[in-house]
Amino acid sequence: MATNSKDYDFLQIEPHWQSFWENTKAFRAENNSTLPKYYVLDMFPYPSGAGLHIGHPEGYTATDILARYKRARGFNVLHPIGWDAFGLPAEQHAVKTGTHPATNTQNNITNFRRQIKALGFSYDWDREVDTTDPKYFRWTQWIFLQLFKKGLAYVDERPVWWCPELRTVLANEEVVDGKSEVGGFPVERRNLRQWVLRITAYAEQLIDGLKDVDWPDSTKRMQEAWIGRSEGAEVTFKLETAGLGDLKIFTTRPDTLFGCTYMVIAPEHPLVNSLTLPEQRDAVETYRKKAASKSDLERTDLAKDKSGVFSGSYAINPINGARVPIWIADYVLMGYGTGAIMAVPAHDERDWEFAQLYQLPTPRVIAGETGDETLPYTGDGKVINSPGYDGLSWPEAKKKITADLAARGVGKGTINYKLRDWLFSRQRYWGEPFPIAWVSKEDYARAAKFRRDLPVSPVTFIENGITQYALPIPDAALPLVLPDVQSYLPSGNGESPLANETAWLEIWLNAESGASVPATEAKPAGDAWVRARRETNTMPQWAGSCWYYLRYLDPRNPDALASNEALKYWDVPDLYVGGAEHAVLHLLYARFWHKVLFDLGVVPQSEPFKKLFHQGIILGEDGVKMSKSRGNVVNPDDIIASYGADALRLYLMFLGPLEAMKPWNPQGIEGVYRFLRKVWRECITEEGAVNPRISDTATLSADAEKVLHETIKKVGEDIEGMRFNTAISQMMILLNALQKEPALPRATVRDLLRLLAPFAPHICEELWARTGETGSVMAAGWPTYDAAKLVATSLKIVIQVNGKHRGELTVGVDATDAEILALASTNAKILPYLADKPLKRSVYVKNRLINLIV
Ligand code: ANZ
Repeated sequence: MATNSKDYDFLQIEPHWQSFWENTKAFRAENNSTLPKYYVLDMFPYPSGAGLHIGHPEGYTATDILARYKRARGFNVLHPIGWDAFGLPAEQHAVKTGTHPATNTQNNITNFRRQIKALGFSYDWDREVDTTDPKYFRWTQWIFLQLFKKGLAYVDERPVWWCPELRTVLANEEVVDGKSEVGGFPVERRNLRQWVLRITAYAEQLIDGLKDVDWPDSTKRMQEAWIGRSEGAEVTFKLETAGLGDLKIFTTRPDTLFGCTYMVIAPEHPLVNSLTLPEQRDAVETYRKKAASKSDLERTDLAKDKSGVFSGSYAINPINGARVPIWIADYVLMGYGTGAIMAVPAHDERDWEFAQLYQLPTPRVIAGETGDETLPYTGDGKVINSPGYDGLSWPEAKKKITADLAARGVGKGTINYKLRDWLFSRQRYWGEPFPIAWVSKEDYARAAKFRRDLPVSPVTFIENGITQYALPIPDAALPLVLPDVQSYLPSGNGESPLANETAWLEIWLNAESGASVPATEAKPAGDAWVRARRETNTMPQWAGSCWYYLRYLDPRNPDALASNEALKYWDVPDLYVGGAEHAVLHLLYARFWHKVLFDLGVVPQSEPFKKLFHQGIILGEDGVKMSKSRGNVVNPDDIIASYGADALRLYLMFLGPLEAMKPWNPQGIEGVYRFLRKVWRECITEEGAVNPRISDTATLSADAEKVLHETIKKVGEDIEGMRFNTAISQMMILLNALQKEPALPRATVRDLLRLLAPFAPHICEELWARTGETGSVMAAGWPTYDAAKLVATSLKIVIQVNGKHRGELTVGVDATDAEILALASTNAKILPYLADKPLKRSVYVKNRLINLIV
C-alpha cells in the first residue's frame, strides 16, 4: 500500500498517507471504550484570512506527538480541532465587500483545514467544531441563559470604551494605551446599555482553584494579579460639614491611620459636588473635565505626574479626631474600593509625590531601617507615633486597629478585588445573538405564568423612563440564529446592525414556546403572546471559546452540550497547549464558566484545565517578532512544498525547548531534512529496493544495542516530559550508531520507525510498509527497552606510552587494575613502543586510561 518512490519523495508520500489515515478514520476517538483515556487539547485557531501562522504548527506538532505516542501505548486518545470563528475581521470584510461574514469565515476555514491536514496531524475530524454553527452556538446561548437564570448576568448603563472608527464598544482588555487593540484607533468614554457577567462572584474560587492545577507559575501569578485580591479595611471618616454624613475609604494599611494627613476622592465620586466649596467650584470643574479623558492606567501610573484640587472641606480621622483636608485627584479611581482614600504620604509613593507637590505634611508612623526621611518608606517596621499601638509590628497593628475601629462601628475588615465584572456585549453582527427579548412589566408578569425558569429577580433596564424586562427565550427554542441583514454597518448610535432589522427585532413572542412573528402582523391568538423587542447586542468572541473543550466530547449531541457519560469518561483535558498570550483572559473566562457549570451540576469537576503548557513564540530569522511589515513571516505551505511536512514537524520540535522563544533558522531545516533522508537510505536503496543490510538474522553489537535501549527509554521519557528537542537528538545519535553496524536486524528497524513515527509519521508509515511490515506503524505499539541493556558490560580504556595515545583496550567492567596492566603491557600494538625498555611504573585513571612510563 506504499508508494513506489525510489528517493525520499515527500510530495508523493505525504498526501498518500494522509488519505490513508482519513479513509481508515485512523484517529477516531471512541466514546465507549475500556481503554484508558487521554485527552490532549490545542487552543483552536481563529481562521484568519492570512492562513496558518508558523506558531500554530509549533504547538500542534507537540500535542500531535503526544497523541500518537499515547495511542501507541494503548490509550484511547481524544485529539480534536475546531474553529473559533466569530470575530471582528470577518465583519469588517463584510462591511467592505457586502459578502455575508459566514461566507468569508467558511472560506478561511476551508483554507485552514487544508493547511492543517497537510501537516498530518492526527485529529479526529469527525469531532470538528465551529463556533459560528448554530448547532454549536445553541449551547453557547444555553450556557448564557443558565448564567442569566442564576443571577450572574445583568444589564447596566456604563461608561465603556467607544471606538468611533470601529463603531463599537471595546472591553478594557481590547484597549491598549488609549487605542483599540485591533487597528490601533483612538477610543473614548461613552455610556451604553451593556450586558455584564458577574465574574466577581467567583473571584475567590478563581484564586483558590489555581492551587489544584499544574500550570506554569508565571501564568498562575498573572491570573492572581488580574484578580488582585487585597485584604484591608473600610474606614469611616465623619465629614465636618453638617448634614453630609460620612466618607468611607478602603485601605490595605489601617496600621498607618495616624499618618493620614489628607484624603482624596476620585473626580467621579458622588460627594464631589457637595464637598466643593463655592470658591473652589471652577477649579474642580476644569479638573474633572481633564480627568475624564485619561485612561485608568494613565491615572494610576507611578511614573506620571500627580495632580489634584482641594475641595475646601474636611473630614475627621476616627482614630485621633484629627481634621484632614479632602482633595480631589485622579490617581484615585472610582471603580476600586470606595473611590476614596486616606493618604499616608510617608508610606505610600503616590501620596508622597502628591504631598510634595502641594506641601502637605508627611509624618512617619512606621520606623524605617535608616533615618532617611526624604523618601517615602514602604518597607517593614514597627509602628511609631501612634499612641496605643507603638512598638507593634505593622501586621499586628493592622489587626488591632481594624478590630478597634470595628468595635466602635467606624470600620470593618474587607477584601477587595481588582477583577471587574465582565463586559459581555458587543455592538456587532457577527457574534452569537443574545437569547433575550425585552418586554413590558405587564407582559413579563403574563409570561411568568408560562415559565418556571425565570430568574428570582428580573433583569430590568429603564429606557426613556420606562422599565423594560429581560425575558429569556425558552431553552427549547434555541438556537436563536442571526437574521440576514441589508448592511453590516453598525447603526452608529451604539447599536449593532441587528437594530435595523425591524422584522426580526420587533415581534410578537410566544413566551411559552419561543415562536415569534413580526409585530407588523396581527397578534396571534393565545395568552402566551407578548410584544417584544429582541436584544440587539451580540456576545464577544470569548464566548464560544469558553466551553469548546466540552463540545468535543460529544459534538453532535442534539439534546445536551455533551452527554453525562461522555463528560464522565473523558473528564477534562489531560493537557492543554497554547500561547502564553491567553494566560489571563481566555483561561480566566473559561474557568469561570466551568465553575458555574460545575455549580449547576453540568460538569463533574471544578477546574477545566488540569495541566497547561505554553509553547514559545517563534521569531523571524532576524530575531524579531514575525510580521508582514518586516517581511520575516514564514509560511508553513512554502516549507511543506520544499521539505515536506515531516521535516517541518521535526524542525519545529528541534528548534529548542518547546516553551522557549526562539528564532527561525533556515539552515536548521536542512539539517533535519538530511536526517530524514538518511533514515530513508538506511531502509531503501537507490534503486528503490529494501536495503539488503536489513536482515532477520543480524544482531547488533553490544555498543549499538546499548544506544538502542537508551534511545527507547529517553524518547519515551522526553515525550512525556515535553522535551521533544532532546528526543530528536537522541534519535540522531541512534541513527549514527546504526550506520556503523555491518548489518541491521529487522527488529531494530522496527524500533527506529516506531520511535520516530510520532514525530515524522508519513515517512515512517511509508518505510514500515516498504520494509515488509504489515498494517500501520501506529498500530504496532511502542517499543520497550531492557533495563539490563542500559548498563555497560565492557569498558574502553585508552593506552598511553609516556603520555602518548598508542592504542585502546576493551575490558570487562569488573576487570581488576592488575589485569588491565597485564593486558596493556602485552598488547600487540603497544609492544613496539615498549621495545625492550624496562617499565618504570604505570598510572591508571580508573575506567579511562592507563599510562605506561618507560
Ligand atoms: C492608606 C495606605 C497607606 C495605603 C500605605 C497604601 C499604603 P491595593 O493593594 O492595590 O488594593 N487605594 C484604595 N482605593 C483606591 C482607589 N480607588 N484608587 C487608587 N488608590 C486606591 O491598594 C490598596 C491601596 O491603594 C489602599 O491602601 C489605598 O492606599 C489605595 F502606607 O491606604 B492605602
